[in-house]
Amino acid sequence: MIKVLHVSDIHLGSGLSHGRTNPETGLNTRLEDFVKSLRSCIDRAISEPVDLVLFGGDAFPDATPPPYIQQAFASEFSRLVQAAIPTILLVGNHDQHSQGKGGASLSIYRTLGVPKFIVGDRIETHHINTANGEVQVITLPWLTNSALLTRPETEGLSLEAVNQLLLQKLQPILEGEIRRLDPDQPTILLAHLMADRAQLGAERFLAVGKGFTIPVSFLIRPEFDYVALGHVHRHQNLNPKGEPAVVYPGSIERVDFSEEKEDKGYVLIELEKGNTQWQFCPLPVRPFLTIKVDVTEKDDPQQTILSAIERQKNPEAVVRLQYKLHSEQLDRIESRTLQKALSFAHSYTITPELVSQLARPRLPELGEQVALDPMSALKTYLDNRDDLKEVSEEMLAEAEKLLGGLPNHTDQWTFSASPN
Ligand SMILES: [Mn+2]
Repeated sequence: MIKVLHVSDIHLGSGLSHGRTNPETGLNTRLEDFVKSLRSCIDRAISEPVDLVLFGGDAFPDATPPPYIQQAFASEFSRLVQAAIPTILLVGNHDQHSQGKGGASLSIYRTLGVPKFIVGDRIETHHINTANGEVQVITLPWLTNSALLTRPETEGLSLEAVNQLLLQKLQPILEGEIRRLDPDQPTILLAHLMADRAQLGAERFLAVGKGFTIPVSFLIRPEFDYVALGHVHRHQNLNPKGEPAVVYPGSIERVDFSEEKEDKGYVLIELEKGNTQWQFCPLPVRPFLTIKVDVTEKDDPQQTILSAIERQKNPEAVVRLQYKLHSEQLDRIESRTLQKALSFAHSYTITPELVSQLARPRLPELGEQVALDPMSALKTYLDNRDDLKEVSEEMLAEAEKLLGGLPNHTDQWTFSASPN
Protein backbone atom coordinates (compact mmCIF):
# COMPACT_ATOMS: atom_id res chain seq x y z
CA MET A 1 0.00 0.00 0.00
CA ILE A 2 1.27 3.44 -0.94
CA LYS A 3 0.38 6.46 1.20
CA VAL A 4 -0.31 9.69 -0.66
CA LEU A 5 -1.11 13.18 0.59
CA HIS A 6 -3.20 15.28 -1.80
CA VAL A 7 -3.36 19.02 -1.19
CA SER A 8 -4.47 21.77 -3.55
CA ASP A 9 -5.28 25.46 -4.05
CA ILE A 10 -2.80 26.89 -1.57
CA HIS A 11 -3.20 30.45 -2.92
CA LEU A 12 -0.48 31.84 -0.67
CA GLY A 13 -0.77 35.63 -0.59
CA SER A 14 -4.54 35.74 -1.26
CA GLY A 15 -7.11 37.45 0.92
CA LEU A 16 -4.62 39.74 2.63
CA SER A 17 -7.30 42.41 2.97
CA HIS A 18 -8.92 40.27 5.66
CA GLY A 19 -5.77 40.39 7.78
CA ARG A 20 -3.75 42.96 9.66
CA THR A 21 -0.05 43.42 10.22
CA ASN A 22 1.39 41.24 12.95
CA PRO A 23 3.60 43.68 14.89
CA GLU A 24 5.95 40.89 15.94
CA THR A 25 6.69 39.57 12.46
CA GLY A 26 5.72 42.46 10.21
CA LEU A 27 3.74 39.98 8.14
CA ASN A 28 0.06 40.03 7.23
CA THR A 29 -1.83 37.74 9.63
CA ARG A 30 -3.74 36.12 6.79
CA LEU A 31 -0.50 35.15 5.09
CA GLU A 32 0.53 33.64 8.42
CA ASP A 33 -2.77 31.74 8.56
CA PHE A 34 -2.23 30.28 5.08
CA VAL A 35 1.36 29.32 5.93
CA LYS A 36 0.16 27.67 9.15
CA SER A 37 -2.34 25.58 7.17
CA LEU A 38 0.30 24.58 4.65
CA ARG A 39 2.66 23.71 7.51
CA SER A 40 0.04 21.37 9.01
CA CYS A 41 -0.22 19.56 5.67
CA ILE A 42 3.54 19.15 5.36
CA ASP A 43 3.80 18.13 9.06
CA ARG A 44 1.31 15.35 8.40
CA ALA A 45 3.14 14.21 5.25
CA ILE A 46 6.36 13.89 7.27
CA SER A 47 4.89 12.39 10.44
CA GLU A 48 2.99 9.62 8.63
CA PRO A 49 5.28 9.51 6.58
CA VAL A 50 3.57 9.42 3.19
CA ASP A 51 5.27 8.01 0.10
CA LEU A 52 4.17 10.77 -2.23
CA VAL A 53 2.78 14.32 -2.04
CA LEU A 54 0.53 15.64 -4.80
CA PHE A 55 -0.13 19.35 -5.09
CA GLY A 56 -3.13 20.03 -7.33
CA GLY A 57 -2.17 23.53 -8.49
CA ASP A 58 -2.68 27.23 -7.71
CA ALA A 59 0.21 28.02 -5.41
CA PHE A 60 -0.19 31.82 -5.42
CA PRO A 61 -2.73 34.39 -6.62
CA ASP A 62 -0.69 34.88 -9.80
CA ALA A 63 2.43 33.75 -11.64
CA THR A 64 4.70 36.41 -10.16
CA PRO A 65 4.37 36.41 -6.38
CA PRO A 66 6.68 38.67 -4.36
CA PRO A 67 9.87 36.95 -3.14
CA TYR A 68 8.83 36.75 0.53
CA ILE A 69 5.71 34.82 -0.47
CA GLN A 70 7.68 32.53 -2.83
CA GLN A 71 10.01 31.94 0.07
CA ALA A 72 7.21 31.04 2.50
CA PHE A 73 5.99 28.42 0.02
CA ALA A 74 9.49 27.09 -0.65
CA SER A 75 10.43 26.78 3.02
CA GLU A 76 7.47 24.49 3.66
CA PHE A 77 8.00 22.32 0.57
CA SER A 78 11.75 22.11 1.19
CA ARG A 79 10.95 20.05 4.28
CA LEU A 80 9.67 17.35 1.90
CA VAL A 81 13.02 17.45 0.10
CA GLN A 82 14.82 16.88 3.41
CA ALA A 83 12.47 14.01 4.21
CA ALA A 84 13.11 12.60 0.69
CA ILE A 85 9.37 12.45 -0.08
CA PRO A 86 8.63 12.52 -3.83
CA THR A 87 6.41 15.49 -4.71
CA ILE A 88 4.54 16.61 -7.80
CA LEU A 89 3.69 20.29 -8.18
CA LEU A 90 0.93 20.60 -10.75
CA VAL A 91 0.47 23.87 -12.62
CA GLY A 92 -2.90 25.57 -12.12
CA ASN A 93 -4.37 28.57 -13.89
CA HIS A 94 -3.02 30.95 -11.26
CA ASP A 95 0.50 29.62 -11.81
CA GLN A 96 0.54 30.50 -15.50
CA HIS A 97 1.15 33.78 -17.24
CA SER A 98 -2.13 34.61 -18.90
CA GLN A 99 -0.80 33.88 -22.39
CA GLY A 100 2.35 31.89 -21.77
CA LYS A 101 2.88 28.20 -21.33
CA GLY A 102 4.47 26.37 -18.46
CA GLY A 103 4.23 27.04 -14.77
CA ALA A 104 5.85 30.40 -14.35
CA SER A 105 5.77 30.44 -10.56
CA LEU A 106 6.64 26.72 -10.15
CA SER A 107 9.18 26.15 -12.94
CA ILE A 108 11.96 27.31 -10.61
CA TYR A 109 11.76 23.92 -8.87
CA ARG A 110 12.64 22.16 -12.11
CA THR A 111 15.35 24.68 -12.98
CA LEU A 112 16.97 24.10 -9.61
CA GLY A 113 16.74 20.33 -10.05
CA VAL A 114 15.17 19.83 -6.64
CA PRO A 115 15.58 16.10 -5.85
CA LYS A 116 12.39 14.02 -6.20
CA PHE A 117 10.38 17.11 -7.22
CA ILE A 118 8.40 17.07 -10.45
CA VAL A 119 6.70 20.12 -11.97
CA GLY A 120 3.60 19.01 -13.86
CA ASP A 121 3.22 21.56 -16.63
CA ARG A 122 2.27 19.17 -19.45
CA ILE A 123 0.23 16.03 -20.10
CA GLU A 124 2.66 13.30 -19.19
CA THR A 125 2.92 10.05 -17.23
CA HIS A 126 5.42 9.95 -14.39
CA HIS A 127 6.65 6.65 -12.95
CA ILE A 128 7.61 7.27 -9.37
CA ASN A 129 9.57 4.88 -7.22
CA THR A 130 8.39 5.24 -3.67
CA ALA A 131 9.52 3.49 -0.50
CA ASN A 132 6.48 1.22 -0.85
CA GLY A 133 6.49 0.50 -4.55
CA GLU A 134 6.03 2.17 -7.90
CA VAL A 135 3.10 4.45 -8.77
CA GLN A 136 2.08 6.03 -12.07
CA VAL A 137 0.80 9.60 -12.11
CA ILE A 138 -0.60 11.27 -15.21
CA THR A 139 -0.32 15.05 -14.89
CA LEU A 140 -2.94 17.20 -16.59
CA PRO A 141 -2.21 20.89 -15.89
CA TRP A 142 -4.69 23.71 -16.52
CA LEU A 143 -5.27 23.86 -20.24
CA THR A 144 -5.60 27.11 -22.08
CA ASN A 145 -6.85 27.27 -25.65
CA SER A 146 -3.33 27.96 -26.85
CA ALA A 147 -2.01 24.72 -25.34
CA LEU A 148 -3.83 22.50 -27.83
CA LEU A 149 -5.42 24.79 -30.41
CA THR A 150 -4.13 27.29 -32.92
CA ARG A 151 -5.72 30.66 -33.48
CA PRO A 152 -7.21 29.89 -36.92
CA GLU A 153 -8.88 26.83 -35.40
CA THR A 154 -10.77 28.86 -32.82
CA GLU A 155 -11.48 32.02 -34.79
CA GLY A 156 -15.16 32.94 -34.85
CA LEU A 157 -16.17 29.99 -32.68
CA SER A 158 -18.43 30.31 -29.65
CA LEU A 159 -17.06 29.48 -26.22
CA GLU A 160 -18.98 26.22 -26.25
CA ALA A 161 -17.60 25.22 -29.64
CA VAL A 162 -14.03 25.94 -28.51
CA ASN A 163 -14.72 23.84 -25.42
CA GLN A 164 -15.84 20.91 -27.61
CA LEU A 165 -12.83 21.25 -29.88
CA LEU A 166 -10.44 21.31 -26.96
CA LEU A 167 -12.02 18.13 -25.58
CA GLN A 168 -11.74 16.43 -28.97
CA LYS A 169 -8.04 17.24 -28.96
CA LEU A 170 -7.52 16.24 -25.35
CA GLN A 171 -9.24 12.88 -25.59
CA PRO A 172 -6.75 11.08 -27.88
CA ILE A 173 -3.79 12.55 -25.97
CA LEU A 174 -5.11 11.30 -22.66
CA GLU A 175 -6.08 8.01 -24.29
CA GLY A 176 -2.50 7.63 -25.50
CA GLU A 177 -1.18 8.06 -21.97
CA ILE A 178 -3.72 5.59 -20.59
CA ARG A 179 -2.80 2.92 -23.17
CA ARG A 180 0.85 3.09 -22.21
CA LEU A 181 0.11 2.55 -18.50
CA ASP A 182 1.31 -0.56 -16.73
CA PRO A 183 -2.02 -2.25 -15.80
CA ASP A 184 -0.54 -3.82 -12.66
CA GLN A 185 0.64 -0.60 -11.07
CA PRO A 186 -1.51 1.78 -9.03
CA THR A 187 -2.40 4.86 -11.05
CA ILE A 188 -3.45 8.41 -10.27
CA LEU A 189 -4.67 11.15 -12.56
CA LEU A 190 -3.56 14.54 -11.16
CA ALA A 191 -5.45 17.32 -12.90
CA HIS A 192 -6.23 21.02 -12.53
CA LEU A 193 -9.60 21.57 -14.15
CA MET A 194 -13.22 22.59 -13.83
CA ALA A 195 -15.40 19.50 -13.88
CA ASP A 196 -18.96 19.91 -15.12
CA ARG A 197 -20.61 18.62 -11.95
CA ALA A 198 -18.47 20.54 -9.47
CA GLN A 199 -20.15 22.78 -6.93
CA LEU A 200 -18.31 26.04 -7.00
CA GLY A 201 -16.58 27.84 -4.20
CA ALA A 202 -14.61 31.04 -4.62
CA GLU A 203 -13.13 29.84 -7.90
CA ARG A 204 -16.27 31.14 -9.56
CA PHE A 205 -15.04 34.63 -8.82
CA LEU A 206 -11.33 33.97 -9.24
CA ALA A 207 -11.44 32.55 -12.73
CA VAL A 208 -14.32 34.45 -14.36
CA GLY A 209 -15.32 31.81 -16.87
CA LYS A 210 -12.11 31.93 -18.88
CA GLY A 211 -11.46 28.24 -18.89
CA PHE A 212 -13.21 25.22 -20.17
CA THR A 213 -15.20 22.50 -18.49
CA ILE A 214 -14.50 18.79 -18.57
CA PRO A 215 -17.27 16.20 -18.09
CA VAL A 216 -16.73 14.01 -15.03
CA SER A 217 -17.41 10.96 -17.22
CA PHE A 218 -14.14 11.78 -18.95
CA LEU A 219 -12.25 11.27 -15.66
CA ILE A 220 -13.99 8.14 -14.40
CA ARG A 221 -11.85 5.39 -15.89
CA PRO A 222 -11.19 1.88 -14.56
CA GLU A 223 -7.46 2.44 -15.17
CA PHE A 224 -7.37 5.10 -12.45
CA ASP A 225 -7.29 4.21 -8.75
CA TYR A 226 -7.75 7.81 -7.65
CA VAL A 227 -8.35 11.10 -9.47
CA ALA A 228 -6.65 13.99 -7.66
CA LEU A 229 -8.12 17.32 -8.70
CA GLY A 230 -7.36 20.96 -8.08
CA HIS A 231 -9.15 24.24 -8.95
CA VAL A 232 -12.48 24.20 -7.08
CA HIS A 233 -12.15 25.47 -3.52
CA ARG A 234 -14.99 23.47 -2.00
CA HIS A 235 -14.01 19.93 -0.98
CA GLN A 236 -16.03 17.28 -2.80
CA ASN A 237 -15.92 13.83 -4.36
CA LEU A 238 -17.48 13.89 -7.84
CA ASN A 239 -17.91 10.12 -7.99
CA PRO A 240 -19.39 9.29 -4.56
CA LYS A 241 -21.02 6.02 -5.61
CA GLY A 242 -18.28 4.51 -7.72
CA GLU A 243 -14.60 3.97 -8.37
CA PRO A 244 -12.30 5.77 -8.68
CA ALA A 245 -12.93 8.63 -6.27
CA VAL A 246 -12.70 11.96 -8.14
CA VAL A 247 -11.70 14.39 -5.42
CA TYR A 248 -11.20 18.10 -4.98
CA PRO A 249 -9.55 18.56 -1.56
CA GLY A 250 -10.49 22.25 -1.82
CA SER A 251 -8.39 25.18 -0.70
CA ILE A 252 -6.36 25.03 2.54
CA GLU A 253 -7.68 28.32 3.95
CA ARG A 254 -10.66 30.59 3.26
CA VAL A 255 -9.71 32.81 0.33
CA ASP A 256 -12.79 35.01 0.76
CA PHE A 257 -16.33 35.13 2.19
CA SER A 258 -17.73 32.80 -0.45
CA GLU A 259 -15.90 30.06 1.49
CA GLU A 260 -17.32 31.09 4.88
CA LYS A 261 -19.22 27.84 5.46
CA GLU A 262 -16.79 25.38 3.84
CA ASP A 263 -14.54 22.95 5.68
CA LYS A 264 -10.91 23.27 4.67
CA GLY A 265 -8.35 20.51 4.56
CA TYR A 266 -6.37 17.96 2.58
CA VAL A 267 -6.78 14.31 1.64
CA LEU A 268 -4.85 11.23 2.76
CA ILE A 269 -4.96 8.26 0.40
CA GLU A 270 -4.06 4.62 0.90
CA LEU A 271 -3.40 3.60 -2.66
CA GLU A 272 -3.72 -0.01 -3.65
CA LYS A 273 -4.79 -1.47 -6.98
CA GLY A 274 -8.46 -2.34 -6.57
CA ASN A 275 -8.64 -1.32 -2.91
CA THR A 276 -7.93 2.38 -2.58
CA GLN A 277 -9.15 4.24 0.52
CA TRP A 278 -9.11 7.96 1.16
CA GLN A 279 -10.13 10.40 3.87
CA PHE A 280 -10.56 14.15 4.13
CA CYS A 281 -8.48 15.67 6.95
CA PRO A 282 -9.90 19.02 8.12
CA LEU A 283 -7.58 21.88 9.06
CA PRO A 284 -8.36 24.24 11.96
CA VAL A 285 -8.71 27.37 9.82
CA ARG A 286 -9.79 30.88 10.80
CA PRO A 287 -13.58 31.35 11.04
CA PHE A 288 -15.33 33.83 8.76
CA LEU A 289 -18.57 35.32 10.02
CA THR A 290 -21.26 37.35 8.28
CA ILE A 291 -23.60 39.34 10.55
CA LYS A 292 -26.66 40.42 8.56
CA VAL A 293 -29.23 42.75 10.11
CA ASP A 294 -32.26 44.45 8.63
CA VAL A 295 -33.12 47.45 10.82
CA THR A 296 -35.55 49.16 8.44
CA GLU A 297 -38.49 48.24 10.69
CA LYS A 298 -36.71 48.87 13.99
CA ASP A 299 -37.30 51.77 16.39
CA ASP A 300 -33.78 51.56 17.76
CA PRO A 301 -31.64 50.52 14.78
CA GLN A 302 -28.32 51.01 16.54
CA GLN A 303 -29.26 48.79 19.49
CA THR A 304 -30.58 46.10 17.13
CA ILE A 305 -27.22 45.99 15.37
CA LEU A 306 -25.27 45.99 18.65
CA SER A 307 -27.33 43.08 19.99
CA ALA A 308 -26.72 41.12 16.79
CA ILE A 309 -22.98 41.68 17.18
CA GLU A 310 -23.11 40.74 20.87
CA ARG A 311 -24.53 37.30 20.04
CA GLN A 312 -21.61 36.47 17.75
CA LYS A 313 -18.47 37.43 19.63
CA ASN A 314 -15.60 35.32 18.34
CA PRO A 315 -12.22 37.06 18.64
CA GLU A 316 -10.66 34.71 16.07
CA ALA A 317 -13.15 35.57 13.35
CA VAL A 318 -12.93 37.70 10.26
CA VAL A 319 -16.27 39.50 10.49
CA ARG A 320 -18.37 41.39 8.00
CA LEU A 321 -21.35 43.37 9.21
CA GLN A 322 -24.03 44.09 6.64
CA TYR A 323 -27.07 46.10 7.68
CA LYS A 324 -30.04 47.53 5.85
CA LEU A 325 -31.57 50.86 6.82
CA HIS A 326 -33.68 53.76 5.56
CA SER A 327 -32.08 57.10 4.85
CA GLU A 328 -33.93 58.77 7.74
CA GLN A 329 -32.39 56.26 10.13
CA LEU A 330 -28.88 57.36 9.13
CA ASP A 331 -28.40 59.86 11.95
CA ARG A 332 -29.42 57.24 14.49
CA ILE A 333 -26.38 55.09 13.71
CA GLU A 334 -23.00 56.01 15.10
CA SER A 335 -20.35 54.26 13.08
CA ARG A 336 -17.78 54.74 15.85
CA THR A 337 -19.92 52.76 18.27
CA LEU A 338 -20.27 49.97 15.71
CA GLN A 339 -16.54 49.94 15.09
CA LYS A 340 -15.90 49.73 18.81
CA ALA A 341 -18.39 46.88 19.16
CA LEU A 342 -16.61 44.98 16.39
CA SER A 343 -13.10 45.63 17.66
CA PHE A 344 -13.05 42.18 19.34
CA ALA A 345 -12.78 40.58 15.88
CA HIS A 346 -9.60 39.59 14.10
CA SER A 347 -10.65 42.03 11.38
CA TYR A 348 -13.96 43.45 10.25
CA THR A 349 -15.75 45.39 7.53
CA ILE A 350 -19.03 47.30 7.82
CA THR A 351 -21.34 47.64 4.85
CA PRO A 352 -24.54 49.66 5.28
CA GLU A 353 -27.14 49.34 2.57
CA LEU A 354 -29.64 52.12 2.07
CA VAL A 355 -33.09 50.86 1.21
CA SER A 356 -35.14 53.27 -0.86
CA GLN A 357 -38.68 53.72 0.42
CA LEU A 358 -40.07 54.66 -2.94
CA ALA A 359 -40.66 51.48 -4.84
CA ARG A 360 -39.76 52.06 -8.49
CA PRO A 361 -42.94 52.14 -10.49
CA ARG A 362 -43.16 49.53 -13.20
CA LEU A 363 -42.81 50.87 -16.71
CA PRO A 364 -46.30 50.80 -18.25
CA GLU A 365 -44.80 49.53 -21.53
CA LEU A 366 -43.58 46.47 -19.62
CA GLY A 367 -46.88 45.68 -17.89
CA GLU A 368 -48.23 42.21 -17.46
CA GLN A 369 -50.52 42.38 -20.46
CA VAL A 370 -47.74 43.10 -22.89
CA ALA A 371 -45.66 40.29 -24.34
CA LEU A 372 -42.30 41.49 -25.60
CA ASP A 373 -39.32 39.68 -26.99
CA PRO A 374 -36.13 40.15 -24.95
CA MET A 375 -34.62 42.72 -27.33
CA SER A 376 -37.70 44.99 -27.29
CA ALA A 377 -37.93 44.65 -23.52
CA LEU A 378 -34.30 45.69 -23.13
CA LYS A 379 -34.81 48.61 -25.54
CA THR A 380 -37.86 49.83 -23.61
CA TYR A 381 -35.92 49.60 -20.38
CA LEU A 382 -32.97 51.52 -21.81
CA ASP A 383 -35.26 54.19 -23.26
CA ASN A 384 -36.36 54.89 -19.70
CA ARG A 385 -32.88 55.05 -18.24
CA ASP A 386 -31.29 58.39 -19.05
CA ASP A 387 -28.20 57.44 -17.08
CA LEU A 388 -27.51 54.56 -19.47
CA LYS A 389 -28.04 56.60 -22.63
CA GLU A 390 -24.39 56.67 -23.59
CA VAL A 391 -23.95 52.93 -23.48
CA SER A 392 -27.41 51.87 -24.62
CA GLU A 393 -26.40 51.34 -28.27
CA GLU A 394 -23.51 49.19 -27.19
CA MET A 395 -25.63 47.22 -24.72
CA LEU A 396 -28.21 46.47 -27.39
CA ALA A 397 -25.51 45.30 -29.79
CA GLU A 398 -23.94 43.05 -27.16
CA ALA A 399 -27.33 41.67 -26.13
CA GLU A 400 -28.05 40.86 -29.78
CA LYS A 401 -24.77 38.95 -29.96
CA LEU A 402 -25.50 37.07 -26.76
CA LEU A 403 -28.99 36.09 -27.82
CA GLY A 404 -27.83 35.20 -31.31
CA GLY A 405 -25.20 32.88 -29.87
CA LEU A 406 -27.64 30.91 -27.74
CA PRO A 407 -28.08 27.29 -28.75
CA ASN A 408 -31.69 26.48 -29.59
CA HIS A 409 -31.69 23.37 -27.46
CA THR A 410 -31.42 22.99 -23.71
CA ASP A 411 -29.12 19.98 -23.75
CA GLN A 412 -25.81 21.76 -23.33
CA TRP A 413 -23.52 18.78 -23.46
CA THR A 414 -23.29 16.20 -26.23
CA PHE A 415 -19.71 15.02 -25.78
CA SER A 416 -19.24 11.33 -25.14
CA ALA A 417 -16.29 9.92 -23.27
CA SER A 418 -16.68 6.35 -24.43
CA PRO A 419 -13.40 4.87 -25.68
CA ASN A 420 -14.53 4.70 -29.28
MN1 LIG B 1 -7.44 27.12 -10.31
